[in-house]
Amino acid sequence: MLFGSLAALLSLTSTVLGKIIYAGINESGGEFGVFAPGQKGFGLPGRFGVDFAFINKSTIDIFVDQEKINFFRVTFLMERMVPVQFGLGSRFNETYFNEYADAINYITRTKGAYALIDPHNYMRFNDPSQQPFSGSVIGNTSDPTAATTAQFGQFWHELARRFATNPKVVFGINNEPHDMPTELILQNNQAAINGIRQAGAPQLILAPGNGFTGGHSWNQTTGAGDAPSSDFINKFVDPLHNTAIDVHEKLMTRNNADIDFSGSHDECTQPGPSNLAGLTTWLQQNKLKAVVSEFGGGNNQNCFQFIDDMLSYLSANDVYIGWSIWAAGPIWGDNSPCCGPDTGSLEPGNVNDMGQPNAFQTVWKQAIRPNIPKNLKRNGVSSLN
Ligand SMILES: *[C@@H]1O[C@H](CO)[C@@H](O)[C@H](O)[C@H]1NC(C)=O
Ligand SMILES: *[C@@H]1O[C@H](CO)[C@@H](O)[C@H](O)[C@H]1NC(C)=O
Ligand SMILES: *[C@@H]1O[C@H](CO)[C@@H](O)[C@H](O)[C@H]1NC(C)=O
Ligand SMILES: *[C@@H]1O[C@H](CO)[C@@H](O)[C@H](O)[C@H]1NC(C)=O
Ligand SMILES: CC(=O)N[C@H]1CO[C@H](CO)[C@@H](O)[C@@H]1O
Repeated sequence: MLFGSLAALLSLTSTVLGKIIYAGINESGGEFGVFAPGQKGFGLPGRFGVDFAFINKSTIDIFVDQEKINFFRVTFLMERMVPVQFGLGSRFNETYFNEYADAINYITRTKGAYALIDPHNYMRFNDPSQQPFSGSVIGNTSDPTAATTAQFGQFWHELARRFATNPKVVFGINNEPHDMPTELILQNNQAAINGIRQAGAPQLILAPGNGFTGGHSWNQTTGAGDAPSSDFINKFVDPLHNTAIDVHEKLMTRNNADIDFSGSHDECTQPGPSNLAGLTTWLQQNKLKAVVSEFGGGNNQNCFQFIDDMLSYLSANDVYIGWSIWAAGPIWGDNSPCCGPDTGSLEPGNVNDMGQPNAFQTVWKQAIRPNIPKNLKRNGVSSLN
């Protein structure tokens, strides 16, 4: 069978490529400009280049040509791709889609890197004004205003159809589901996988779990007693066997105010290796792979060490095939996507809140650059190996 010989060939290649085959960064900004508690619809549809933007092409050049990374996670907001008045499904805002596709095509076709398509919606749709907590949970049958699981499948069918012939895209089903039944996340993941495969798109899919898809809590209940991700998230069916688990892992302080490991603290106190141990065992037991598509750390020696420890751990455990740090992006300005004001974003050429060099000159240089594998995947359809 063709698929069998292809799989054999791919697994041979993987011994040459090494374990981590995707390494890169979050490109954030496509989801910006809507946060306004109590003002539903604020910032929609928004102005390209003002309220939101996807990438600065010169930045992509720096990362690909000089840093030799091969992976960019590019965020967008579902309520912009599919205006709420259209209803979730296959009718898109073509202007927003074209702006997004231009960024994806630049990364993949012009620069030859892989792009992870990231609907940045916490598995919610219709009100991003207080993300991550606002908006109806997709597939909540008790909420008449919620989009259905079937609609979510149609949305993914349409999105995948538009990228089906681009080997370098990766489909991320959704950013950080949380506070919803874990079984419903599985059902939504399955609807997305079905939609993508029925559209004829063969590329790698990343499936998230509950609790903001946190690796540290993979085998624990999250929210108000929602089942652990480990109970359900392995139960998907992908006819092409090209789906991996999407994991986010923050290294900053864990306390009650920091409920989502969102990383609003400077100091790193959460060790990646021990926090990921339960997930690693589960991945091994279920013969699954994972990509850590968000992590980060501040501008201090302590965090540099924690980042280094985690990236070393990922490369030493072959269930992990990739990572991308949070975050660069063209409109972060001097804001810090994580950590303290002395960190700033990872966008080259920007400064931090204090007017000093940002994380591209500090965190990236100290803790990321030394960990970029030499043998990243450069060709072929995005896959598990
Ligand atoms: C589509 O998106 C663009 C911005 O990308 C916006 O100017 C336009 O108003 C949007 N159209 C609808 C129907 O939302
Ligand atoms: C589903 O909708 C009902 C009715 O609005 C609401 O009470 C419940 O909290 C929702 N469930 C989730 C997981 O958001
Ligand atoms: C989850 O994984 C951790 C780390 O390996 C382990 O200590 C813990 O016992 C596991 N918990 C459950 C409920 O399996
Ligand atoms: C894009 O990035 C380049 C290189 O860092 C920088 O010189 C330029 O100012 C950036 N453009 C915008 C609009 O941010
Ligand atoms: C840790 C972190 O900064 N995560 C962020 C990933 O991107 C989105 C969009 O800006 C944030 O909401 C998350 O908190």
